[in-house]
Amino acid sequence: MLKIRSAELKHDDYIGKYVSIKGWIHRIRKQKENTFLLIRDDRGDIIQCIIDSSKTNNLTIESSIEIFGIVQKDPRAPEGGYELKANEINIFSISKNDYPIGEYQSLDLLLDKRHLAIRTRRMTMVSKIRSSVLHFSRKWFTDNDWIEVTAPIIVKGSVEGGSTLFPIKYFDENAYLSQSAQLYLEAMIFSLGPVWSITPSFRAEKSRTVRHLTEFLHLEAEAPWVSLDDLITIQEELVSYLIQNILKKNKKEFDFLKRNVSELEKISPPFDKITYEKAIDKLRNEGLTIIDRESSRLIEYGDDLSIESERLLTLNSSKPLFVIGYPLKIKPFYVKEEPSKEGVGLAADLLAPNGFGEITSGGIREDDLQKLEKRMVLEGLQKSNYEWYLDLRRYGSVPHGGFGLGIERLMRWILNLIDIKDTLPFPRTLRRIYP
Ligand code: AMO
Repeated sequence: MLKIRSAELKHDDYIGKYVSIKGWIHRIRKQKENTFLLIRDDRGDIIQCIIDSSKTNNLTIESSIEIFGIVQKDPRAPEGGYELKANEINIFSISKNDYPIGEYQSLDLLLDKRHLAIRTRRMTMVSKIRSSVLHFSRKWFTDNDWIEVTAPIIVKGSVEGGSTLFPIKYFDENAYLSQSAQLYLEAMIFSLGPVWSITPSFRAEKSRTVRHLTEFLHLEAEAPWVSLDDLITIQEELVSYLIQNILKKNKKEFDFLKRNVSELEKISPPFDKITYEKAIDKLRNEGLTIIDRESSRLIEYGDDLSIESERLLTLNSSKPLFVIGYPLKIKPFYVKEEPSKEGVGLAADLLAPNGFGEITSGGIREDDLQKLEKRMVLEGLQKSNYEWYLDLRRYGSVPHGGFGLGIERLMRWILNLIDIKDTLPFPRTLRRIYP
C-alpha cells in the first residue's frame, strides 16, 4: 500500500491503486449511506474521499486521520477530478467540535487565532510563496558569488534612527534589537568581499499602517568598490529574477490566490528612474500637500517622501521606480554625499509599481572618517557605541555600498495584498505580539 500526499495521487497512474493519505478533515458532507470528506494533507492539498457513513459517526472538522482507499477518477470530484473510494479510517485525534475558523470571520479573530488560521488554504499558499522568495533569494546570491553571512540581533546602537529602537535589558547594560545588519555587513566586506544576509530587523513603529511591521525579515547586501549604478543594476536583476522564478514555481498558488500576474511577468531590467528633485516637482505639480505644524502646504525639496508621495509616484505605472539622490538631511548618517552636489546623498530607494511604495533602500556609504564623525554628531549618536564602526574607516577604508530589501514589502506587492500582516504567519505590530 502506498502512503502518499494528495497532490501526488491526482494522476492517472494511481487509478485503481490502494493508497493511504494522512491529513485533517477540511469539510464533511454526510448523506444517508455515504459521507463525503474533503481531506487536507500536510501541504494544504485537498482530496475528496467517499466512505460508508457508518464509519464517520464521531468525525469533526479538523480531526486528524489517516484514510485508506482506492483512487478513482470522477469529473465531479473537486480539485482535479480524482477521489478516494475509502474503506477505512485511522484516527489520530478527534478535534473539539467548536473549531473557531470557518468560512467567514472578522480579520481580528483571524489574527487572534492565527495559530489555527494559518491552516487556511490561503495562508498555506502565501507561506509557500514566502518559502520560494527565500529560496530564490539565496539561489540568486549564491549563483552570483556573494557570500552569506549573519549579523547579531542584539546591538548597542541605532542604524536607522533612535525613534524606532526597541530597548532590551542586557544584564547591566542597555542594548537594542537590531534595526538593520548593515553596519556589520560593512565590517565583513573587508574579508569576504560582496556579502549578504537575511535576518529579522526590528522597528518600534508606533504608527498603525498597512506596510509596517515591528519585526520584519530583512534581506541585506553590501559590497566593496561598487557605484550607485552598480547597486541599482544588482537590485534590478535580483528583483526581476525573484519574480520570474517565483511565478514559474508557484503558478498553482498564484492561481488559487487569483492574483493576475500579467504585469509581474513583464518585470525585467531596467526599471524606471527619477531623481528625488524631479519626484518633488512631479508631486508639487500634482498638488500634494503635507501637514506641517498644523497647517498644510505643498510638498517641497527637503521633505521626506511619505506613503502618499510614494503611492502617487507609481500609481499609474507597472514598472518599479528608483528614486535617486535624496537630500542628506533626510537620510541616515552613513549615506555618502555626492561629490559634485552638496547636500545630496548617493542613495536610492526602490518603489514597487501601482502605488505599493518602498521595497528597498540603499546607496553608497560615507567612507571618510572625519565626514562620518561629523554626521554622527549632527544626528546626536553616541560615538562610544560606534568606535568599532569608525575603525572600518581608520584601517583601510574603501568605497562601498549596499541595500536592504523588506521581504514582506516585496511579498505585499507581488501578492497584491493590502495589509502586510497577510504576508507572514505570525505578524508583529504595535498591538500584536500574541500568539
Ligand atoms: P530602511 O530603513 O529603509 O533602510 O529599510 C530597508 C527596507 O526594509 C523594509 N522595511 C520594513 N518592512 C516592514 N516593516 C517595517 N517597519 C520596515 N521598515 C523597513 C523596507 C525598506 O525599504 N540599512 C538601510 C538600508 C541600506 O541602506 O542598506 C535600512 O535599513 O522594504
